[in-house]
Amino acid sequence: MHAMRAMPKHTRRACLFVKVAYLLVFYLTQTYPLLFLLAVAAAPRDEGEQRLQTKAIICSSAEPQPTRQDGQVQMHKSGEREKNKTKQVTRHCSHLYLSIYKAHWTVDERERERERALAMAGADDLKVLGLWTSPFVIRVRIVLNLKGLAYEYVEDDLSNKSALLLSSNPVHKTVPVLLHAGRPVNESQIILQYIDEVWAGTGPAVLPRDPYERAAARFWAAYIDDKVKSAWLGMLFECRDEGERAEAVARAGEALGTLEGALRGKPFFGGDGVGFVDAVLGGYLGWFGAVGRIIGRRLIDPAKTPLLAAWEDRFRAADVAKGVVPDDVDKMLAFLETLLANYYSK
Ligand SMILES: N[C@@H](CCC(=O)N[C@@H](CS)C(=O)NCC(=O)O)C(=O)O
Repeated sequence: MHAMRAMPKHTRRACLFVKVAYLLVFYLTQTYPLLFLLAVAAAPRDEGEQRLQTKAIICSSAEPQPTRQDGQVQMHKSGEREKNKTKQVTRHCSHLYLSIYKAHWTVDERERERERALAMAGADDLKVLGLWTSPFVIRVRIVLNLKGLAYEYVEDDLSNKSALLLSSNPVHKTVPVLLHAGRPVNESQIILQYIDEVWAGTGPAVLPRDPYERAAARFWAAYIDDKVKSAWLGMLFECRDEGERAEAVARAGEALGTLEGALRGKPFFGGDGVGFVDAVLGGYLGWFGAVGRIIGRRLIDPAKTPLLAAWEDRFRAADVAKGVVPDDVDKMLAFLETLLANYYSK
């Protein structure tokens, strides 16, 4: 202390500078080679490890990093071969050790999750208890199709409900029921969300990822099962004469007019593809066809709701809807007749 204080000011500054420079040189010579060697040791050598390299590249930066194969292709001139190779490995390794941590905990984790979901999708047995005309069953089948999940479909007879239906949904005794590895999930909108959560890494997302967008999708789905459902019941099952039917058709038109606003600017409610709200509304389209035949015009009127009418055409043509959304109007009307005959005979 005493000796330091005795030194002139500029000598003390010089000492400090030397110390800092020494520490800097020590750090660069000791730490960088160590990290470099670790990275070389971790560099991919076989096909399995190659995946890690790809993941590291995906994670790290916008600039694409050359792969080993790229490097080999570029090494034409024999004199530059070794130089290029060293440069290549150096760039690769320094890039690799910086991104190795991220790669393990982001892409790798997501991929593991996806692999788990795929394994489950193959291994689990999925069964839907349903009724072919039910809007609630149809939406579940649409979402299973969307996710690309295989399932067994079991048509239930609602005039003589199966023991499996009664024991799987003892509260409401309604279809759909989704049985996932034997465990029942009830209520169609809950089933859709369950599928989206369990198979989050499989196929497209059913609900939007953004919480605000997700809340909006749930809002519209609830709106549909409030306003559209009550109009659907009114148009087909609860009306006692054509006057009451017309009143229910008008209510449906009002609700559809409101939905036209929610669709503005996108081909589907879910954006570029079918999503939660599309599946919820799309489940009713079979019955809308039947109503159309009864009232002599399309229920989703292209003159009043052109966006929704175009959506209907797009939705019916989508692969996920094929074979699930009924398009045989005669068959729907025959089903309606039997249902009403049974209903009124009780
Ligand atoms: N809120 C239920 C409605 C289900 C529903 O009403 N299903 C009808 C078929 S369209 C049913 O099972 N009805 C039998 C009954 O009510 O006894 C859902 O979304 O799953």
